[in-house]
Amino acid sequence: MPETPVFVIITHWLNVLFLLLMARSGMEVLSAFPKMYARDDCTPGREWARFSKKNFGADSRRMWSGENEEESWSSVVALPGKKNLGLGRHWHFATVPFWVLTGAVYVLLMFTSGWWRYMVPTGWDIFPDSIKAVGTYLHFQLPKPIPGEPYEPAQKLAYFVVVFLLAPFQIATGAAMSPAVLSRFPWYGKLFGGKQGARSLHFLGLVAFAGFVVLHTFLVVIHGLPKELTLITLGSELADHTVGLVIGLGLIALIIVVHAVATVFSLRRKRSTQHLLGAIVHPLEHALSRAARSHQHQRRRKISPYFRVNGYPPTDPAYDALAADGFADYRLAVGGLVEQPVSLSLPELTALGVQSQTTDHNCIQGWTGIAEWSGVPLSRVLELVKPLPSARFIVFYAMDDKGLTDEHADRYGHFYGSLEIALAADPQTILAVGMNGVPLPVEHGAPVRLRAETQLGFKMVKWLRGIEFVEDLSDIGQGQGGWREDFQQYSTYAGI
Ligand SMILES: Nc1nc2c(c(=O)[nH]1)N[C@H]1C(S)=C(S)[C@@H](COP(=O)(O)O)O[C@H]1N2
Ligand SMILES: [Mo]
Repeated sequence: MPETPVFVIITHWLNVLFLLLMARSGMEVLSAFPKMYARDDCTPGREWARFSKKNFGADSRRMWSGENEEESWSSVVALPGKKNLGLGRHWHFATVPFWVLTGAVYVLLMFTSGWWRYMVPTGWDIFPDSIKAVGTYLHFQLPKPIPGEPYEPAQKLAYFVVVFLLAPFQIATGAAMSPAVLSRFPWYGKLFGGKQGARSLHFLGLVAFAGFVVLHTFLVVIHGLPKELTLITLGSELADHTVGLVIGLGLIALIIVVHAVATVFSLRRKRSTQHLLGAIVHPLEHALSRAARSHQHQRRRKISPYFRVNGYPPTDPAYDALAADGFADYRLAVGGLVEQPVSLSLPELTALGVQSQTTDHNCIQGWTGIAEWSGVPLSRVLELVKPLPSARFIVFYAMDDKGLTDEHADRYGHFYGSLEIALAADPQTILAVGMNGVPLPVEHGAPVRLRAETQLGFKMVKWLRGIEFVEDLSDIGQGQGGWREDFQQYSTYAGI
């Protein structure tokens, strides 16, 4: 029987480490929106799978917010667990490049070394032979390896399917969920039934991977754990399996320790984790996003029948008073590092020129919605106030005090967000005053909200109170550029 090459041994164990990181961080991402929809236009309540006891329907008369759908899952299944979507996404995206690199090296060496012959079936008889092998297992016997090869037929077929079909499928469906990919290549998303279809398929891929791992581990035990661990650590079938067994169990213990350390560190040092993993992910995201221009355009007939809300409206009486007379007394203050600070009433703002855009909204949690937004291009406001050369960021302050509207006791302060000043030039960055042909409804940010279509949803501050041009974000809030970045460790880079 051929010896297991060193590259197979190394990539196998790296794969165990990375796949487990991706599966657990993927569970964290799932926990933030624990439901599956077949299509983008499915309304709440029409999910084909729901991993939550809470049920929010499109026809609920009580207001609910997308954040209410989040579940807190144990750190045993999710990385890091306990409602930490921001960190879960960081772990997921930071692991992807390493996992893909491991896979690329593995496939390359497989073909240059000739090992592919044991992995890639070259005749149709693999199917009847695999069925026979499965039958043998069902008779509580072990099928024989293919003559001259390391694996029996069902094993070879299963490995082939996982390496050459399932892994690429997860990469393809993962890319199809990315709003950055969808905004550049909308046709690609359609191949998978849109974002929600891709999300469902990606989840089914995870289930398939989990099924494989369970079966694979079970069969390794059946075939004899000491013998199999010797093969996958030392390469050959030695008479004495003690060393292989010890190394194999040692590697498994090491992987568990790495996971435990990653989990505990993430939960105790949230800010450091956000920054460390961000340093891996952000350059890759920047590079990928430069590949083509992000532009959102949807047909009006695609407008979502139901558009989720995220964040509860301001609770203070001053806001209610403003809303009571149609925001006639509303003023939007624009100042900071500008030549000409202004305070604009709604008519003064809309006099700058209103445009409409029908776009996809992507909440970081995973839900999406299409609406037509109308508003004033932010670039018009810049022409009016004339930012000073030192201004590098635009900060958007909201009227909702999250200490009052959010269910978490440890999160406080008014919601805010920021954009790099260059993003103001994007033609789809607008101060929206209307949604689907009517004035902006209260729950979607009345009277004025930001729509920056090249960004994730959390950047688009609702219930705007004021706008400030600044040089530096570090002394605003907790210094991370926004309320969700401050308190939920969302990525400081939210380009799509
Ligand atoms: N002021 C304020 N703006 C906010 C939020 C918020 O909680 N408060 N939530 C953000 C998030 S996470 C999303 S996804 C979008 C949701 O917009 P919608 O409620 O119109 O769907 O608003 C963003 N803007
Ligand atoms: Mo969001």
